[in-house]
Amino acid sequence: MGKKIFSGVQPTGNLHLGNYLGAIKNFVKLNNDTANECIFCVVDLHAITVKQDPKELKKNIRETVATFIASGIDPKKSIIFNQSGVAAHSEGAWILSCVARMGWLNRMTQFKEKAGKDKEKASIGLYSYPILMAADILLYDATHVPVGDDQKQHLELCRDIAQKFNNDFGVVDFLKVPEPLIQKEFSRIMSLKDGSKKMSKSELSDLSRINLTDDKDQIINKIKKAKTDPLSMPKSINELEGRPEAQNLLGIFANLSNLTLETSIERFASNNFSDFKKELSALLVNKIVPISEEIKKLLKDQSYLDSTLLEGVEKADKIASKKIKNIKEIVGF
Ligand code: AQP
Repeated sequence: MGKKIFSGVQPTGNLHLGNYLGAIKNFVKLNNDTANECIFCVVDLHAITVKQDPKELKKNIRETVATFIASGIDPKKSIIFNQSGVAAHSEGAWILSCVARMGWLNRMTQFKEKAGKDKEKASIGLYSYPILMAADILLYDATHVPVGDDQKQHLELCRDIAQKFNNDFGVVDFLKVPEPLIQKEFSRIMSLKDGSKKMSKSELSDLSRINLTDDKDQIINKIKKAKTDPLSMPKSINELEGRPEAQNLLGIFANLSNLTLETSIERFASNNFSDFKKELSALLVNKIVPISEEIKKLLKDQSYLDSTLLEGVEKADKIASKKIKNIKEIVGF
């Protein structure tokens, strides 16, 4: 039986290799399986949990749609839409925020990381973000949610919220409890400058990530400058212990070439880092440059991107408005 897939990406600019390998590559695979019903959302309501420039946000929404399509998601097969276009997401988030418990949210590590030391100044939205994420997923009865490893905790919260709603209102299996789809290996791509930090859009240094809009020279330059360590290439997985940068680069190679880490290690065991980096750059150029060129081409056709979103909003709204109507009836409105 096919799966009902829902996942989202924030339109916060600088979509990168981590977003691609951790999420979008998997979206494409799921899109290509004809048995699946897929919904991919540009989560613009999530984006404003931190300050956004309105003009940039509009541009980034289009760029995210372009990235989905350029990576291989077919808008005729899957629904691609932006979250703010479907009112049920905000309505659902409010109702579910009355089901979720403070204690559950207080455990969310992403809030702690993103709010940093000055929690008092973080937006309420940043704190309650996982509840909106739960509404996103539950409105579509999604059975599976493909995400990167960093979203695992939010998905567990979504499952808890669904179960509590069903229990509180005595509606067995009304909100479907979704399963996470997280790749077993290399599900967290790390910064090219610091193997202990995840590759991220908001990191100030552009050298820390491969953007999906980078050209050949930028990719080669970033890999050349990527941090390594003074030791030689590892000969076994054990030799990767305590070497996060080497592990990350080999993980990226393995993921992009669909090889295991062991095979990738064996392949470069007698090389030096600069030979390995040359091969890694070539592989990245091969995979990322066609996507980057397609994104640039699509961005020139704004009316196509806007009409794709509008069509997606219409289709998503049909599903979500039915579910929110039922939710409201159950709650007693
Ligand atoms: N480094 C990563 N490795 C693997 N997967 C990742 N994802 C993000 N970074 C990595 C996955 O990409 C999907 C979309 O993420 P998002 O844009 O919605 O939000 P994010 O996780 O907050 O992305 P960033 O880059 O980390 O943004 P900032 O810098 O703003 O915090 C998700 O499935 C995520 O798991």
